[in-house]
Amino acid sequence: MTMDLFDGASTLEAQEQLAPGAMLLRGFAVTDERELLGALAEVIAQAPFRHMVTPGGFRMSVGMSNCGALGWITDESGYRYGPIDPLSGQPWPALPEVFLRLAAQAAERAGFSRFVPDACLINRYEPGSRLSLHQDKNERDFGEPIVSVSLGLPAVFLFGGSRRSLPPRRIGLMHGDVVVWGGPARLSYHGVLPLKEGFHSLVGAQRLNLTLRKAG
Ligand code: MD6
Ligand code: FE
Repeated sequence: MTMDLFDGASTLEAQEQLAPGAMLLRGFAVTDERELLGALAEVIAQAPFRHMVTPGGFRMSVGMSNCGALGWITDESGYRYGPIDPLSGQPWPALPEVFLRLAAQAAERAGFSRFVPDACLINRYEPGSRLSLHQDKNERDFGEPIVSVSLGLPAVFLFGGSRRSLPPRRIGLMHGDVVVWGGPARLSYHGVLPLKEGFHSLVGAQRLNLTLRKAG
């Protein structure tokens, strides 16, 4: 009984609107954590993490991979989505059912119905890894949201405005937190501060982030 009351209260408190169109769902992915991590391990066995290079020639500190019909890549010639993993020459691994289900449920909760992603960028942060302020703008349709799932070590997420010059908010993202991001927030600048050392009992000394998108 007590647990039911507690769960109800924590669910109410667990949703926070970061900005119009951007919703933080605290702990939304926790009940799926093992299924998510199992599916993720299978994806990474086929398409390992790699450090991509920016068009400016910098090696990214975040290790990246993808699953889904399209994957996000960066190299000397630019940022884009493509169907083939350049490392293997094969299509990216399929989007696991649990990713699709979680993405649709989280999007629905945030007010975006029938979200069907075709791309999932997988980011691996090790201590010191960071992601500088950027906009996600390589997708075809900015009417579709992005669903971002955090697993493992906590990180400080920077959430800014529609121009780089606006000072960003700092938001602590923890294991199981989901951010849904669309509508008027879709082109907000955002980034991740350097990851601190630590150890997570299921994920180890790293943070994994899934961003599910409708890219094509
Ligand atoms: C990360 N996330 O949290 C990086 N992009 O590791 C992103 O770059 C991101 O969380 C678009 C929408 C949500 C995100
Ligand atoms: Fe992003």
